[in-house]
Amino acid sequence: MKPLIGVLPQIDEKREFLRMFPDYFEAIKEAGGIPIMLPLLSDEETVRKCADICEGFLFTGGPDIAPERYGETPVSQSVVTFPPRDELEMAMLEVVEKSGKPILGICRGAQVINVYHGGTLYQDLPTQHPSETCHAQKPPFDMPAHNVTLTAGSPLQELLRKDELAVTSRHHQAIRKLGDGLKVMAESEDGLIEAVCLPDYGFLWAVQWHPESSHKTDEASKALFRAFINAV
Ligand SMILES: [Mn+2]
Repeated sequence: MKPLIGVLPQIDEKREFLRMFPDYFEAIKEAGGIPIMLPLLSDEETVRKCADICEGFLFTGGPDIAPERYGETPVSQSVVTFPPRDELEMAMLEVVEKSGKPILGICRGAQVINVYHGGTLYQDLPTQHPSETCHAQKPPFDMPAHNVTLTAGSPLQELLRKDELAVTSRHHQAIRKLGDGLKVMAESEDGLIEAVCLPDYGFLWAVQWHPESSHKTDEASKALFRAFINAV
């Protein structure tokens, strides 16, 4: 039986419509799972029921996490938040992590997992971590934007059996202080943490890049989704 994967909901820029980039659903389907978008409701009963029904969870990309969640205030107008997603995702992580069910975080998903574990973020890379490396690529979004070095012995390095990986990159924030218990699986050329895992957990992986954008053409992106669904 194909596993049911709960996908955390996205919302449009005007905050009027829930939405989902089809790439997330297609990548899950291709890897052997059935994706379902969860409601943007964070009351305890709803979160528990959703956590109960689904067998794996994908934390998607989206707006910035409110800096107050990691003890800061916004550094500039470049920080655009949507607190109802923070509320839902923190509540969902708390319930799901107790269940031990597999979790994959992508982009914002990686950031929210880091903040949930007590880490902090660069709020605005161009001003707080200026570099020559392109983290805000222009279309086409399925093409690599920069390289990452995979940490020797990390589950991601063991999966892909290579030391360097060319990845997509569409983020203006990134992990700054690593959350408690998380381990680095990949770092960009300019020293940003681009992938993490929680070693004392069955499968909790998170990447800063967008494997869903390149899953049709890139073997490493396919392998990442397959590893997630296989863990489920
Ligand atoms: Mn990047």
